[in-house]
Amino acid sequence: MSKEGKRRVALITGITGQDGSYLAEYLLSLGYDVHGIIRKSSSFNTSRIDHIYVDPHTEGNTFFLHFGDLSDGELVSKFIYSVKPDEVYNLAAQSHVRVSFDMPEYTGNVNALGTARLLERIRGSESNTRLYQASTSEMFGNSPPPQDENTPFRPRSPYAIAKLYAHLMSINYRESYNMFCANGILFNHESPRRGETFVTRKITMAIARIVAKRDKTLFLGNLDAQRDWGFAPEYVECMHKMLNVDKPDDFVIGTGETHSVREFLEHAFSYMGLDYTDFVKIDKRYFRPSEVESLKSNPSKANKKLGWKPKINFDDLVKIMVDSDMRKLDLTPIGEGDEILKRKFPEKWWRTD
Ligand code: NAP
Ligand code: F7E
Repeated sequence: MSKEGKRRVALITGITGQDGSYLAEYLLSLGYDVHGIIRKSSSFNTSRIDHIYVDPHTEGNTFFLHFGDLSDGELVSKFIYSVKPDEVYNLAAQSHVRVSFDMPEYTGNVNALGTARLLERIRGSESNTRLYQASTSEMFGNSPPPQDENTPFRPRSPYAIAKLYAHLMSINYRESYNMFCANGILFNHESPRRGETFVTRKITMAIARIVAKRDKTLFLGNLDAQRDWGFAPEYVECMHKMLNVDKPDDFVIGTGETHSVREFLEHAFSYMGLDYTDFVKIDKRYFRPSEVESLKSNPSKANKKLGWKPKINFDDLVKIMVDSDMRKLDLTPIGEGDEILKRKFPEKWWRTD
């Protein structure tokens, strides 16, 4: 509720994605009216939000979906003017780094210009709408770890370059027009809802398929890359925190730990009593033309100013994701991941899968 006793209204772009779905659940649990933009697709693309969908005819419904696309400025205007959001969370993106090398122009149109379209429409609406921009650790590129808010940006992909444009535009609108624009520089965050072509999920799904005897081999690219992997539900809480402080700012969000893809493999396969070297083969097609070798956050500013500290560490995350993918194939999970969730989040606001 606002100070005037009105329900707060949020607009989420990218609501069908991993983060969008968790954020929608979180904001609904806080009593927001939540509006989400979804893309027209010839097949269903709402599986992550089906469990919170409510028939629009239902009295008291607080969850609304609208067809749209960040490449369409007219539609972006329509949403800003008709929904009149208090908070906009800009999560929509072509979010796959490897794919951005194949689709650089499209990636720029959505990730960079899509943000410019939103910023410009919010400015035009002369409202007090606050904007969260989904920035990324990929913008640090080959700046050596640990990375914090003062680390120079040296992006290494069309994805990261487009995101850096959006990040700087958000700062520019904050400085030029006094708009409330906050950038969350989030390091990798994963979950049972992670897209199936990102490396963690690709690994945990492959393990379940191997256990089910549906697959024998997992093809991967660079196993030496290091990432700071956290748990997505904890990260979306930060997005909300960033829009609910007195002053807009930029924050690095991560665990402060780093691990290689190889370590993820070792932990995930050994959790199921398997040796990854029996199943993994290297396929050059999964290497990137230029790689980000090592990411490790220094989240001190978020710890201090947002009071944020992650509860889920690398080992927990691996177990949560493997358990979930086992269940998705109707296999019996080891269950340590489920126990971790119960212990660390006795009152969690999201559905587990
Ligand atoms: P995701 O699962 O790939 O979701 C991306 C969302 O954007 C989906 O809802 C997708 O719709 C939508 N989208 C794509 N192109 C669009 C367009 N042209 N117009 C409107 N919507 C479009 O990504 P995520 O992991 O949730 O990440 C959320 C945001 O945070 C992204 O901007 C990502 O770049 C950024 N980020 C992610 C991480 C991470 O580790 N997850 C870290 C830092 C930053 P469909 O479902 O129809 O494809
Ligand atoms: O790759 C290596 C790959 O695609 C992680 C996005 O959410 O996080 C994500 O980007 C690492 C890379 O994530 C495979 O080369 C090896 O070094 O899971 P990923 P990402 O590129 O770090 C950032 C923060 C974002 O903002 C992005 O939106 O794993 N790797 N073999 C592989 N990666 C993939 N995808 N597939 C492989 O077979």
